[in-house]
Amino acid sequence: MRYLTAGESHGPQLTTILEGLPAGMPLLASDIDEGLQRRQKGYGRGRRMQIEKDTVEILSGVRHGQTLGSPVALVVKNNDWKHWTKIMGPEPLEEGHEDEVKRKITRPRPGHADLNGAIKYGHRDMRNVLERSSARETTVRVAAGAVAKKLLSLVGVSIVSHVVEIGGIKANLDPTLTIENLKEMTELSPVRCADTSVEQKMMEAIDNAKKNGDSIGGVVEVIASGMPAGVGSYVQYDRKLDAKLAAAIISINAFKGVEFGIGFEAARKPGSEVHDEIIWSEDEGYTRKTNRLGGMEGGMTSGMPIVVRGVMKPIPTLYKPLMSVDIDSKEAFSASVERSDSCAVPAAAVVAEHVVAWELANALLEQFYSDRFDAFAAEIERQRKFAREF
Ligand code: EPS
Repeated sequence: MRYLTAGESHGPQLTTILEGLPAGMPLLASDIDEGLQRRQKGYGRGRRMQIEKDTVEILSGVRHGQTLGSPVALVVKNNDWKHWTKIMGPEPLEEGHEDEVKRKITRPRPGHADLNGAIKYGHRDMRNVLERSSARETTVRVAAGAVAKKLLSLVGVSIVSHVVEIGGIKANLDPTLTIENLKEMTELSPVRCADTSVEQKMMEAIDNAKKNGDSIGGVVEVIASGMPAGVGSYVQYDRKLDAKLAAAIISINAFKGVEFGIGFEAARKPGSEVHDEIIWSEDEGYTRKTNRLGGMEGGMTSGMPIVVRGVMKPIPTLYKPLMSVDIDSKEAFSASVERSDSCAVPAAAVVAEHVVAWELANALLEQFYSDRFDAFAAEIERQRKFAREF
């Protein structure tokens, strides 16, 4: 299964085409809209989210609520486009009026794609870079991931995301919380955090950042339960599922690091406190006493919940900008200021959930028969039984 996305932040729409879904899988636009709406929320979001009401149009590959096996084209229209038709339109600008409408950007924001992208493509107007490098693109990554989430839910895989840290304020999580608990609690939390005792402090940190013209980052966690054991591979580097999950997380705008289970703590502990002892019972088959490795061993699923965390740096657009250089005059100037979020960590948790869902669904489709949904689901069930009795 694969997908591509297209679209500029202030262009007419965002588009994605998904290929490789099994035929006969139930799929409704509302399955996708739920994810899109969750991505729009979160304390610390900027004004753009008040303009947009992201909803999907399914333009191909689905008939009467079921996938056909043909490519699925999804579109999310940008409401803001109506304010940008001249600036972002595909037609050439009227001669002599170019500068009136261009909103040209020549002062790159430190930490953003602006300067490197401009050097790469030779753009003297860095709007040509930022329009595509904007995190607006994650809208359709969530749309693609929502389709994957639907597939996963139909074969007994449940997935949730939550915020575990914002601006240095850490959640202290009750380890007995289930995925269902986390789903409910995070939906009620303005910062998508399941520890209500730190929620307020996180919001204060966001308020302070905003007041100071600054931005803050954080850490998000995704948990997926119900994956059968032995999905992924140990035989080649590019088939390892943990490597694919890590790449998916790092590919989200502003993400700088990934951990599984106890993550970097593993470097500081002896092996006896890192590896998870194996147990067997008739009901559950092979499980582990603990889940310090976060459900991944040897590039494959262990059958334990997959626990993956990603670290998001503060968004590089600062209302009190850092120093930069104007690429026309080469003089020192403060960087350009674009409308932005002071903290997008809660929204990024939703994005992380969806990109992880995509990789997990893809791994299942790669490993099991995948042309017909009913046969695919039956094969996964057979594999679960096989692993239990093995
Ligand atoms: C975003 C849309 C963007 C930004 C933000 C995320 O819209 P606009 O540029 O019109 O405000 O709000 O992206 C960034 C801050 C960034 O640096 O990429 C969205 O839909 O999530």
